[in-house]
Amino acid sequence: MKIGLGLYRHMLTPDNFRFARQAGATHVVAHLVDYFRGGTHNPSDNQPTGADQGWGLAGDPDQLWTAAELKALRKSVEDAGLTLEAIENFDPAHWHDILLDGPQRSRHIDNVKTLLRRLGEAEIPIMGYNFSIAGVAGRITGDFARGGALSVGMSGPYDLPMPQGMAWNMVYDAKAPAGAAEPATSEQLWDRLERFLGEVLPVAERAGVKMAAHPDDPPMPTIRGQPRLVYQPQYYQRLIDLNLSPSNALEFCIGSIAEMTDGDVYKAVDRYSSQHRIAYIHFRNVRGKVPFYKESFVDDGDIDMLRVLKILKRNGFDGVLVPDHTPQMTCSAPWYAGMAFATGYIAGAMRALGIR
Ligand SMILES: [Mn+2]
Repeated sequence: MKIGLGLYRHMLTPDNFRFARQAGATHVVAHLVDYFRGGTHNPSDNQPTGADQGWGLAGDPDQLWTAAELKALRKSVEDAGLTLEAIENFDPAHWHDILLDGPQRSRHIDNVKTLLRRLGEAEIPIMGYNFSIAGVAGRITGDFARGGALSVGMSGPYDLPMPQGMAWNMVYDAKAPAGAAEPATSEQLWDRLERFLGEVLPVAERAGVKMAAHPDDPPMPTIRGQPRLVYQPQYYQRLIDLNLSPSNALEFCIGSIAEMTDGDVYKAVDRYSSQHRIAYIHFRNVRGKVPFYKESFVDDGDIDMLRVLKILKRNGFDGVLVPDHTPQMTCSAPWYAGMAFATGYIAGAMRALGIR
């Protein structure tokens, strides 16, 4: 197993790659979507939470990430002595009508195919995605973590209707008419995912890229009145069984799985790691379950993280773990301190278990 660090778009700099290396990471997971674009309600020095209006504005619908841009990113990561393991998340501007089954769907399928080919060309082996209409919405920020550290959580269901022109908690059409987007049904959403996977996975396979699905964050049956897919651990099996392509893989978020009301996080780790479907892992801890959970420091939540590592080791998981999110530590660099604490913990835990 390997330690990675996830970096948001505005953090993809040589200094931050050096920070990752110094914190014990050997791999980087890069976010290319600028979640914070045009959003003043969303401080960019922490994970995005946004408010009722979402994280920020989606990107340029006509500007896909280029192969040259992806290759330059890989080189810059490698120049710092690291490996670029994955790109995390599509831009809603490039694929919203796949999620919404809208009029631009076929163009958006072509966008995803093009992006997968370009990842292959740049030799980036994993594309993380989150097949979600409402996205990561409905969370609140507060001094929930140890010592009053600023953290993120949920304080009840969030079903304020999603406005038109919004998908995946970002605004892709600021001029959309007022009013709520029509809610999909759960079966429609599963059908959209199945058709999507059927169309793009053959391209992913040929490009040598794994498509890695994140579960719902937060894992509620609905958010903003829109259905969710993987909001209980067993629904990951349904996703895997939809398509037998070896490129049909998981971005396994241990925190989100522990927030789910059904099942047991250790059984879920065992079940999916023993099927060798996990592309990479979001290794974070949490207290409580939806709709009242709070994200915690990695050593301070409900999950016995060493037990998780032991299961992963036993099942031969050899991929990358990234801290995903951490509470903000009170100092002049709250995000960095939180991440360095998490990577240090993971490194120590791995050493104790003879993982590296
Ligand atoms: Mn996650």
